[in-house]
Amino acid sequence: MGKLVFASTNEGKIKEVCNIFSDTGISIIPMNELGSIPEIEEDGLTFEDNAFKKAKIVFQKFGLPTIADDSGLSIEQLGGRPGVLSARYAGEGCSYSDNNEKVLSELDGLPEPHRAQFITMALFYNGRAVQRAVGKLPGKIIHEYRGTNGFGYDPIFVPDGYELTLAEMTLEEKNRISHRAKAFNELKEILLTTEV
Ligand code: ITT
Repeated sequence: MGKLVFASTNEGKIKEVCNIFSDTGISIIPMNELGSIPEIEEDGLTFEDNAFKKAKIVFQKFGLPTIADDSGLSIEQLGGRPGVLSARYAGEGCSYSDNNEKVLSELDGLPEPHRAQFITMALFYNGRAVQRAVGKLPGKIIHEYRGTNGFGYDPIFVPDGYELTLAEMTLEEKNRISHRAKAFNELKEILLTTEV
């Protein structure tokens, strides 16, 4: 398997996943480098539904083995929200900072710590086989923006056992512990050791 198409347009994810596969002979091709795909509506009820939908549409378009990532933040005191709605929590076309503001305003007045976890479903599809792996990163949400690395909710998320937010870590540090790294490292092992 020389190359995998990555069914994502999220620059933050693309950097992280390219770095995770950089120690293999597999090159990761972001889907936008191959052609344009109309926006994929992520209307599934689960991370797995959405990851499969992205991988299938992109596989059907380019006919190449494809990986996808569906991920999000689940906050205990918000009943698991934003969850599968993480990308557009503050509404269609919202920015990362709109989402962070919405989360922080919903947590306002609730007792700390605000327990939360990031979840990633990493999925592979090649028209015949599906392979999946899940990664989780537990931590807490803080009422302060710290750091400029990463993306999304990284500036307000402190992983368990750390003082830094994910946005204060380098890409390599985040990739040593993150939900996405756990999921894609497991998927990578499956792909390197299984006939798919
Ligand atoms: P693609 O579908 O094109 O991959 P997306 O950003 O729409 O990009 P998702 O539907 O999986 O991806 O939504 C994930 C959202 O969850 C993402 O936009 C962030 O807001 C948040 N998120 C996921 N992983 C994160 C991480 O490692 N750090 C911070 N926020 C993250």
